[in-house]
Amino acid sequence: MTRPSNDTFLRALFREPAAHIPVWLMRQAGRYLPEYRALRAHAGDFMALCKNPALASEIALQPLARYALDAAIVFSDILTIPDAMGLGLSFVENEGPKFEHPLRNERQIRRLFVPDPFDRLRYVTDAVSATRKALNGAVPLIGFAGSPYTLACYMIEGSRSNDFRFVKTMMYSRPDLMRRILEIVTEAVLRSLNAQIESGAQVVMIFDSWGGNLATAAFQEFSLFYMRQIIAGLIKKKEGERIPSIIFAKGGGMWLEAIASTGCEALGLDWMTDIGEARRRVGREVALQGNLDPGVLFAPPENIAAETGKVIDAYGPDATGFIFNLGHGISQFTPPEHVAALIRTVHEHRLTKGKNLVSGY
Ligand code: 1CP
Repeated sequence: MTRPSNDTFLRALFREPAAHIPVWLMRQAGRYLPEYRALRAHAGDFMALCKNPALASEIALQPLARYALDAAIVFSDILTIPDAMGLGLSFVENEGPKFEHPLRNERQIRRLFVPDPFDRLRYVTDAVSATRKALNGAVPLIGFAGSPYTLACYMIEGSRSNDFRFVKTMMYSRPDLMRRILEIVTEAVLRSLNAQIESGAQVVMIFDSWGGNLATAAFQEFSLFYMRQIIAGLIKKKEGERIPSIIFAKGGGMWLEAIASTGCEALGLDWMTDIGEARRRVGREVALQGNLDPGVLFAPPENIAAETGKVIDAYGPDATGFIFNLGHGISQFTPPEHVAALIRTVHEHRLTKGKNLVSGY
């Protein structure tokens, strides 16, 4: 298999020089786009979209029709895995995800099983292959999953949480049960990511959205330990092309060295982390993806251009190993025309043909 015609994203992930700085946005397909809202209204709800591979692939391509994005991401959700484990997922309008059977007792935990990604999660692998086909080699396709810890947070709390009371109660009073959940979810995530690679994903990303709520030692023990196992178990090459992996740990700015040591190709950075400093710390080991505050997109286009320029400048004059993104998902209240200003600024940025990062930044 040859590389996509626009391979700037893959080049940046491998820290090879690229023609321009690649850019894509977390949640680039979604509620801020009127064409997404129209399809969702037609399908009924969000999960109906995820479960229909033709619609999922159409939605994944919607932002690419509007903007010159350098990557596509599969349209799905991290919570499909716990749903396939029997927790009963639903999305309540304006309230977010809810599980009918959150994990609250030992009996439920003992009964947990690893779902077969080609059976109970067939709609995900079908969405991957349909999207890859629809892309027709234009840009690389990203497959993804939540980190075991982040999935466990939703599985134990049953919805989003401000204090993670149930998670922390279990972690500090019955760490054996917490570890049991994490082991099973780790296997489920690994199998799902490998199934997505088998189905056509060219890059995989792990979202550790809630690892940042842990103390440093607990992050190592309850989040990083499991992400390390996943990175080690991923399919590394498919049809002659290497499959890079990205870890995004929101609130993980203190732990960049530890996260880079998992062997992933890139780290996603939230907007609280200074990207220049991150590069000095781990730029010899990994590529960096990030990290504009998504709130910048509420400002007028000139201000967006200025703030975007600041992130690029902070990374440094030689942009090797840099993928522009937001520091977290795009807000549903973002005016779509503001995104165009961001993409234009990134692509028009003049690259200094400097030293290759690998040979001695
Ligand atoms: O139409 C709707 O109301 C659904 C909104 C929506 C969308 C568009 C949800 C519900 N999920 C998604 C898609 C999604 N989620 C994608 C693919 C689309 C793309 O990126 O273009 C991805 C990669 C995710 C990942 C995801 N889901 C994360 C990790 C990233 C992050 O934001 O931290 C998390 C935590 C979720 C859970 C989830 N699913 C949906 C919502 C609103 C949430 C967040 C719940 C919360 O705030 O705790």
